[in-house]
Amino acid sequence: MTDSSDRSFQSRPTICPFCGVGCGIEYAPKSGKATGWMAPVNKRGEICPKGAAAFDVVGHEERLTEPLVRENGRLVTASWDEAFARISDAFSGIVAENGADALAFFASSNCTNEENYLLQKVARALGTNNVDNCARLCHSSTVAAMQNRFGAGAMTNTLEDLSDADVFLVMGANPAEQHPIIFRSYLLPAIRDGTDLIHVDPRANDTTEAATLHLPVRPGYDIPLLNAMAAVLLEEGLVDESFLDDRVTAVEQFRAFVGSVDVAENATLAGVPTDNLREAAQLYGEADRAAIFTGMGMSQHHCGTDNVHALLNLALLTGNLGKRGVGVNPLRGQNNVQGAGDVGALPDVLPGYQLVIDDEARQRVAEEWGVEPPPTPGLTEVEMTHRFGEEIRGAYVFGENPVITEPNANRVADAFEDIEFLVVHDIFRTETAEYADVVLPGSSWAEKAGTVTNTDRQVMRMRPNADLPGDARRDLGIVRELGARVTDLDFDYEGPAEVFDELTRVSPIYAGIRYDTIGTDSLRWPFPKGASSGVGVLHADEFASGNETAELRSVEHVDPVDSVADDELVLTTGRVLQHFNSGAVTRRSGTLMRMRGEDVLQIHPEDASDCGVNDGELVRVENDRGEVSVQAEVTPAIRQGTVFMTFHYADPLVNVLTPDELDPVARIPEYKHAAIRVTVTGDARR
Ligand SMILES: Nc1nc2c(c(=O)[nH]1)N[C@H]1C(S)=C(S)[C@@H](COP(=O)(O)OP(=O)(O)OC[C@H]3O[C@@H](n4cnc5c(=O)[nH]c(N)nc54)[C@H](O)[C@@H]3O)O[C@H]1N2
Ligand SMILES: Nc1nc2c(c(=O)[nH]1)N[C@H]1C(S)=C(S)[C@@H](COP(=O)(O)OP(=O)(O)OC[C@H]3O[C@@H](n4cnc5c(=O)[nH]c(N)nc54)[C@H](O)[C@@H]3O)O[C@H]1N2
Ligand code: SF4
Ligand SMILES: [Mo]
Repeated sequence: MTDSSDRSFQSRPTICPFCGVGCGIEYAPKSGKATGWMAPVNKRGEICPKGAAAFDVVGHEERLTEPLVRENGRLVTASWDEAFARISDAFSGIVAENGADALAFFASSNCTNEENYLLQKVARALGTNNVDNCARLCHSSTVAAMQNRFGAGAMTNTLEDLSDADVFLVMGANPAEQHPIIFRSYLLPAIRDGTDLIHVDPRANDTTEAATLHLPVRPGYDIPLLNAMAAVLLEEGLVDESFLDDRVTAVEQFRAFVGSVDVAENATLAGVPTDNLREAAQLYGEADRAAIFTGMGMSQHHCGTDNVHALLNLALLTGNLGKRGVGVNPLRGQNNVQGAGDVGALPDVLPGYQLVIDDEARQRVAEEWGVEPPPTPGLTEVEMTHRFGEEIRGAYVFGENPVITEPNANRVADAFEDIEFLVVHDIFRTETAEYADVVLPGSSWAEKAGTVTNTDRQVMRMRPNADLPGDARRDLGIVRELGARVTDLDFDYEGPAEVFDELTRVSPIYAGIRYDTIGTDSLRWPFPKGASSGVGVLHADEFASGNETAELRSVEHVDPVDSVADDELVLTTGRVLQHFNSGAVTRRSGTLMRMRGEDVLQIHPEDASDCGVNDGELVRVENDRGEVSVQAEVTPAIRQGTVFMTFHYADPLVNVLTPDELDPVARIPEYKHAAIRVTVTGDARR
């Protein structure tokens, strides 16, 4: 329906631009805000406060409306032709001098499958696999462990079937605030019906309120906790012997490994009472069906992959895989972080997770593209930044704000100073855009069409609800033009349907899905050719790896990067309901800023008293990497010895404090553990 009072808006069913839940929203002419429609995930049209405020970006006075180029050190407006000419001159110069691997492409989990597919095609047609997206900073470790053991990195189950569970084990995730509609519409009804929730998180938050049992684990000590839970399961005969016989290998090695685990000792190391740990294992092990949810508290450590390996053991031991209401379920981040990986915006895989080192896979892609992707894996997101000004001389940053979101932000700022040529393609002049040589004004969620893939693998369609501001262009058109200017391919696509069609020919997991047939419904991958619906529960008779069995893995605890001195506390970071990631969008939303304007440092009353800090006082938080000043919130919600801040603000910029050591397998940084000192500054903040 078109709103006749304001021709720049149309109400068309589309998908919320924020989290990976993927709620359906559209323009509501009466309120001028977003409203939910009866969509595949939010079946009753329910949405959260961020979704409701999503239209705040449309017509926002700070939107980029013209290309900008750097002249005498300043960004000035330019024509599209001038902006693209500068990019093609700079990129071709760099490729001629240093080869295509001197370029880096940051793709966007906030953007569509088609846009990301084309961006990785541009990179690979130029001759580099240096393309990544912020899934790297997010669930790359989860995906690595699950891919390695089960053959697929995605949620094993669907939102729909998970309500059959008798127990939810939520590890290092806060779905009540980060995946609100999943929590409210799928988890809470089950909890009200008697499903027990076990919450493992150093901080009590909205999720904890619904929990039967809360284990306030010490940040970075999930492996001892999980190994001790495995020991209790074996000790108390709570394992599924027939599942172990039929579907699991390395059982005897694992029994021997766990035999040496001292449950009480591990509980002490993990900072939780032994009885509670035992009770958690009993609840999980005795349940008929138990489902695990895993989040950033697990994945964002320099041992993130090992953390998830230790977690997968619990599901294998108890046979909680391959049926309704069980499994291991990473709740994905942005509305299209699942899709950005699916379509190949990753340095080691082509569309559909086909390895770049696989000669046949590259050949198949080459047949469609007319050019073969390079055979060596590229660099990951943080690795690319660390090489700015060295091997990497030019970068294209699409819909990301790494100056705020990458760890050890002072080092990141130096890297962005050092890079020779930077393109930022965004909707706002972000902190990252301030370093750019060319800034391209793109389209917001409300101004574009295409598909996104949500956390439980549902491919859904977005449709424009508003006109573009000024001279801004659709993201797909911008990436298409980039491809035409900098590669030898024609990039002559009419629109998202044509790009999606090509994607389904190149990516085995999307084969069989047709853009037109998605309609206002969703189609779930994997989608077997000729089938009428996608596969819901994975790993039922065999694992996605093609094997009937998966192995138990003996995982040793790894100490966090920072050692913590007596006068230091542990900083862990994360999110709140009202803001989103770097805050580029939500800090500009009047509605959301009224709900939560500033960041705070959550600190336990005992620690506050040791540091002489009163509630509401301004404190300095510092370590060798940097310092921030922030208001203290004295609260017993956070475990003693740990403090918590979000990363949603440019000031305080928490990432100046976080270490940038990377997980050896997934290359994810340690965002959830930094040693810091807290002192009172005595100043008022503003
Ligand atoms: N409102 C809102 N929703 C979002 C986002 C947002 O920014 N705001 N971002 C989206 C994105 S990109 C993502 S990836 C998801 C992330 O969603 P979540 O995984 O829920 O995100 P976080 O808040 O970063 O971390 C979850 C919890 O981990 C806990 N934690 C910290 N350290 C540890 C530890 O060592 N062990 C354990 N077990 N727990 C620990 C934190 O206290 C925190 O409550 O959310 C998505 N949804
Ligand atoms: N300390 C700490 N740091 C963290 C984390 C943490 O838990 N703690 N979490 C990490 C995680 S999980 C993630 S996912 C990353 C997120 O890191 P980023 O991806 O860098 O953060 P976002 O704010 O999501 O960046 C999105 C950018 O895209 C722009 N944008 C939004 N929509 C569109 C669009 O439609 N088109 C275009 N062209 N641009 C658009 C926004 O303006 C914004 O600049 O942060 C990581 N950093
Ligand atoms: S739960 Fe996520 S997808 Fe749904 S309205 Fe809220 S932010 Fe948007
Ligand atoms: Mo994320």
